[in-house]
Amino acid sequence: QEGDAWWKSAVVYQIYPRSFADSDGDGIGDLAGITQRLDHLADLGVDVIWLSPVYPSPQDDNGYDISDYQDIDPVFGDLAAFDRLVAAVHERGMKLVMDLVVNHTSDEHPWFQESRDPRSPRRDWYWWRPPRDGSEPNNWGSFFSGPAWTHDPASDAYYLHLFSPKQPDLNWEHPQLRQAVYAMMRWWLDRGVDGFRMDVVNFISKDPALPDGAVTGDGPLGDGSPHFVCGPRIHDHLQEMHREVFARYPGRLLTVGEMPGVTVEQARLFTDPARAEVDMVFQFEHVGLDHGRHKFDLRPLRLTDLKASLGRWQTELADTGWNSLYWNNHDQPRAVSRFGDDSPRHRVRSATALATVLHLHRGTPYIYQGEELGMANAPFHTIDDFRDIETLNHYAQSLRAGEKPEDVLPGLRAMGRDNARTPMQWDASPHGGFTTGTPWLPVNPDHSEVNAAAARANPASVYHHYRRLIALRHGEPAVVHGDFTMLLPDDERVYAFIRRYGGTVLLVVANLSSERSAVPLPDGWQDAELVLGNVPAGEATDAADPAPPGHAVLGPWEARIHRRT
Ligand code: TEU
Repeated sequence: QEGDAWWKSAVVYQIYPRSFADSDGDGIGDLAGITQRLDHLADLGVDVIWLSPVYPSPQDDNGYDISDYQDIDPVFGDLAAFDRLVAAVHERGMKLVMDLVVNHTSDEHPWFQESRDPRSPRRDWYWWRPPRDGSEPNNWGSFFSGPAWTHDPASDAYYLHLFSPKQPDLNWEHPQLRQAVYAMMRWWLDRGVDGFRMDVVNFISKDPALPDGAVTGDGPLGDGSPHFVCGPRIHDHLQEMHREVFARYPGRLLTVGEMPGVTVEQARLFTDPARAEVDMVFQFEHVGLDHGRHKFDLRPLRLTDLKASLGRWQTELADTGWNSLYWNNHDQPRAVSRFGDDSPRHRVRSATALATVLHLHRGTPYIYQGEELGMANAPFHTIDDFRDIETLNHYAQSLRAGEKPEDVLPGLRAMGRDNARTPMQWDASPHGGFTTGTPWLPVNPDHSEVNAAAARANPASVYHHYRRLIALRHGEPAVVHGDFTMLLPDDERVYAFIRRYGGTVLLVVANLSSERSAVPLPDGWQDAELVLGNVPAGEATDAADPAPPGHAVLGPWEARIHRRT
């Protein structure tokens, strides 16, 4: 529809700067490295780059612990390098969105250091509470293991941190704090930034009483999430942020709120344009289906559950609001390993099948660096191979609770965030062309085959399939504006759905299994136009078995997009 927001037809590419491209040989990616590699993204056809944090940080949580909101960490470069990157992105007709982390700062941020003095006007910019019976003020656990409180002897008080002790939570009840955040946001937008991805932004409003949560597992820690996930004033804060910041840059920005635990009912409120809050949210239902007691407790994923979840989000946000679409990011394992089959035989085919399914949904797709190459989880042998605080803390806590390393490591290998953080694989040279030095985290040994140079040279590569999907989104209005109807909800192998817009109907069928599957086709689709498939011509897979009447036989991980007008 005319006048529809520009980001409805956009594709976003997430860069994790630490692991994207290192220009100065220190083994850590940097801004200049990104600038040198922009043509990889422009050729892919992406519209927006989301940059994970590059602000000054002690790097306790790889930059999601910020000690200065208005500068660049020297390991990544400086503000001049940042301005050069923004200019180069804009020259190519792309936009740049920054990662906004304002649920918490680093404990090394001057605001927090001042706040440690009870007499400081900034004391209440954070959540300080006196001891309760000589220990933590409530029973909340942290996402990174252990209590969500740390005692500060300087004032004999505890401060709240939903994540690491080096990530104290900001108190959004405080109006001056909120205004300081808005001023900082405008400062970046005035510098040419085109929007924000907002880190755990649905956690910023807490129940000020900070009540205990239900005790989980074998205690004593409790689940505080009912008291901070989509808390009591979250809509007030986001509507105020919209008035004070976003509304001043009309028609230009993309805003996406990362919202662990958000329900689709709440997402309708957050993304309803009439409510002027955010454009879209990252929800976590589909990336929680294979979690048991916790994310490292593996549970088999059923395709019917995945279809039910993604289908519900399509249905519930059909008339109001908007979906973001993602398989992975810097917190999730690699999509082809988790949802596909990263064996040499099926890696490319399953990666392109997953891409086809996701990119033909209604919403804005997000590509995580390396996903367009079909990069897979990396081999992690012992705990010493991991770097991520979430993983290391979980391992230590598990061993303290009496679990054996060999029982804990499989979950870390499958779900650890370091899987997504191994360096981008540019070519088959040592360290994958990521650095001339020693990478901060080893490059996946499969970079000899899995790399951008090989992908760009191979028309049948994952890279070129993503490029074709993006071109289809930019050229076929039904992809952006079409409605969505899930088919075969009970089929454990095939993901199929219909998109309709005006006189155009698209049918997507994908065999998300490693076995040949017969797919019942709706009437009249037998000889429909094949718009895009992931099986190169000449490799037709159903020639061997004539398909039963009214069916198509799809090979392992075969995906097709048909069109009728
Ligand atoms: O992640 C928020 C979050 O919910 C993560 O704890 C995520 O659920 C988990 O890693 C996956 O199981 C954001 C950032 O994306 C993450 O990198 C940060 O560590 C976290 O917030 C704190 O800033």
